[in-house]
Amino acid sequence: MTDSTIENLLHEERRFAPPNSFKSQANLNDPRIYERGKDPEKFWAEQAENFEWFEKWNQVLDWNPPWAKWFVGGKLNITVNCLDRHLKTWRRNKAAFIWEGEPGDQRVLTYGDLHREVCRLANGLKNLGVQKGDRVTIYLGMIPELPIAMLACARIGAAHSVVFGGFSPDSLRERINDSQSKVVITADGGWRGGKIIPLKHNVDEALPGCPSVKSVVVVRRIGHAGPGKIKEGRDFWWHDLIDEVSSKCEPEVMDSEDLLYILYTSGTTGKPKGIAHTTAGYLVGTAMSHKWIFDIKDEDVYWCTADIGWVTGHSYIVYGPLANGTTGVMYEGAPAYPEKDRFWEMIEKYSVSIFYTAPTAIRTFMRWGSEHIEKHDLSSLRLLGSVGEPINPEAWIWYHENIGKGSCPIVDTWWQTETGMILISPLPGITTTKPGSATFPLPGIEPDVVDESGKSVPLGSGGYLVLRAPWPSMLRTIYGDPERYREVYWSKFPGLYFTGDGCKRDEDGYYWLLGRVDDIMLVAGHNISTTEVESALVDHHDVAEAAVVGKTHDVKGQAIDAFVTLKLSIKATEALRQELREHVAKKIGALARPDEIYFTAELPKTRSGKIMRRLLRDIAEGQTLGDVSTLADPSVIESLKAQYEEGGA
Ligand code: 7RM
Repeated sequence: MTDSTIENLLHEERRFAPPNSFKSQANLNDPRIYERGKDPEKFWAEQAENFEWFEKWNQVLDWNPPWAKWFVGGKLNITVNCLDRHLKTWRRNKAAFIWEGEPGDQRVLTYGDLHREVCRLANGLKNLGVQKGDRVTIYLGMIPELPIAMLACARIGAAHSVVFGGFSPDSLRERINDSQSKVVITADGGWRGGKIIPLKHNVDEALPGCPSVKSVVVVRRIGHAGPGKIKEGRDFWWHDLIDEVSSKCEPEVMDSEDLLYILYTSGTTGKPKGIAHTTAGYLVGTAMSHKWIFDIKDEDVYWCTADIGWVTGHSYIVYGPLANGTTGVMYEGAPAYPEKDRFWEMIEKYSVSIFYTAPTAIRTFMRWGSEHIEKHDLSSLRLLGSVGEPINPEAWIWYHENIGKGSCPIVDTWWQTETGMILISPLPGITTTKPGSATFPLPGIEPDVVDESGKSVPLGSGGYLVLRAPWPSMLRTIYGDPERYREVYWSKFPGLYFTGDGCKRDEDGYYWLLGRVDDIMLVAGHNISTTEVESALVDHHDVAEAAVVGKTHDVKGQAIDAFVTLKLSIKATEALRQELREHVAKKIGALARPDEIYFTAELPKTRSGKIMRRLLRDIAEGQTLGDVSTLADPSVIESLKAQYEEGGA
């Protein structure tokens, strides 16, 4: 699908083998693990043995495409595996979460504490009439009550639907109604960038259109400035609800395939999709991948900076880490608050050893400059991770040198809300990494790169990334819409799961993710990936971040427009614009030279930090803008549009 040669991305020729000091200590350092993955059912059944079951499964996989059941007949409760199991060991008094609020307040919850708080809320929810099979919407900021609420639901067999705290009342209402939630759990507010997010106020706005909701549980987070408007009979303070309940709550016996949670993803078209994850396969997949990819040891202090409102937080702040008895850092607020060194200050303060963040954050740190980093001792770090978008080779090297000080392996982890777990990633004690490549599928996972007809393409070429076989933590359906599940994921290539991403495999079999296939451009008959052109731009020393789109062109079919954010100290000039066009031409070829370059202080991003090229395309085509409701900051697109209409910066 992409014709530009793979070498383009590989301008960074350095390879990074695991340092011997890392390899010798690693949880996994024998490549034969990949052989074991070649019999997936046997492999996954072996993994499943590591957990506590009320009753074992009697069939590993029931695959009736596109319907999968894993560990059929098994009975378990995920909270027993995340909590009770650890209480029988010294981990009872080990920190599960070290939490820091944005204003600087702190809480440490041990596994014992977490178990107690989960049981208390579980009993509180039961008193509100929540039963096995019900749904509960959770609309909270990054405070300990968020994982507690999720686990309390799982304890009693209710499915949670976490809605990111940055969503509007309208988006919240749509998600509550789709899931038919009985209860909403929220807070009087949350802190972000020194400001209060009016969570309870938003719930009050949303709820008049939500007949399924019987009660609202409100955490007191802000206190003095909160709305305090408790609606008699409907609203309950969290602390009142759990005041007199028992701190013991028997775990509900759940079937392997019982619904654990729904998490909504907003695609570019249509209403949000309620991605449905079930219990056993999700536990096995997230726990195993977390332990292997992040090389988790009992001594580690692990920090995933995602918000729990996204799947990364579900799988790699809550379920995977807790199943492994990990100590995790959790932070409520913005990375620039009160100063741009907040993350580095926290890494130093808590001796964080494993740090997992997103390319959008890495590029922001690059733009801010290294003085914020140099103020702090980051020597506790031993492993770094990236997730959410392709990481440009330039950003990879920057991360490696400035945060990892040249000695931490980097795991570039590819996955989706739908996949539940990481599917393509280095294993840090085994894999030699290439900056910009997510490297190889995990053992037991069978992706492929195929052409339009679904045929596997040879090494060295690009195509559509698909999965040939089911995996334990895959989505089971779109909640309430099984037909849409089949249509979106399983109809483009019958029998194959379609990821929607473009991908190349190089001659060594390394996977290079190329962005969403909808974004791929067709210039003079050649497919060019946005990721490649963006990486060429970010490769220039003055560029912090770039987004490129194709726009209709009489002769070439499509021409490339680039939107570029410069490093803070750099001035936008006509000369620089020409230099950047030539830089791309030199790196990739004349074909990829952008027709136009627009300088902008910000790029439009989704609330989870992914660049939204669709809106830039609308601007480049001079069209009216499509749906902007998923934008994190709508003013960004307004100013870009104004700039475009004036004929460039
Ligand atoms: C975990 C998450 C999924 C989409 C996916 C890709 C992109 C995520 C990477 C990546 C290249 C990566 N879930 N994506 N990780 N692209 N390299 N390491 O982000 O559902 O919100 O998004 O994100 O396009 O399809 S998600």
